[in-house]
Amino acid sequence: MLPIIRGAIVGTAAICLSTASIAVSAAPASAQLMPGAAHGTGAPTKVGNLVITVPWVRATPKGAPVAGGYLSVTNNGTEPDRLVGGSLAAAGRFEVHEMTMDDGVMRMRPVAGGLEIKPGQTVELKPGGHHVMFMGLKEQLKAGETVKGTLEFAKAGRVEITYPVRALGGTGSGGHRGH
Ligand SMILES: [Cu+2]
Repeated sequence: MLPIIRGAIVGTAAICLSTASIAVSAAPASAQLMPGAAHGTGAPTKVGNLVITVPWVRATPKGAPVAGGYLSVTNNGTEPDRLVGGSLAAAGRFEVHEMTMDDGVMRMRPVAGGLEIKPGQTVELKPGGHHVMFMGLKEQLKAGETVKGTLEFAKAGRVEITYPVRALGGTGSGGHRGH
């Protein structure tokens, strides 16, 4: 297996370490694609016991290979679930990332085994923290547009998500520019 380091962005100290990437698992042919509750912007999307709110992706500079995605997931069920994969129409690959400090350098790396959402918990993916990363971007993501994708949870299954694209530097800050 060839380790591929991707997503090193000019102008930021954040480096994506993708050698242990969470591959988007091939869904069984029988898997149901659950349509989101709403395809507009802002409306919560439900799948199983999970509610996904305020999804958005950061606008990208022309030619950028990666984009960062953010959202909140609330688990209204009684068992833990995990965000294990997903997709974006405009990207080749999806990873769930966490930020770590390594000798004073902010780095990001895939979350091993997926991101857990405990019963009753709301997990917030936001700039500077956990986020989803869309790799192998095929087109520039421009503020004001929307992009479609999916999220895949270990128990709740797969759900369609529509992400509004927000301007670079529009929301959040710190260590994550260009994502
Ligand atoms: Cu990342």
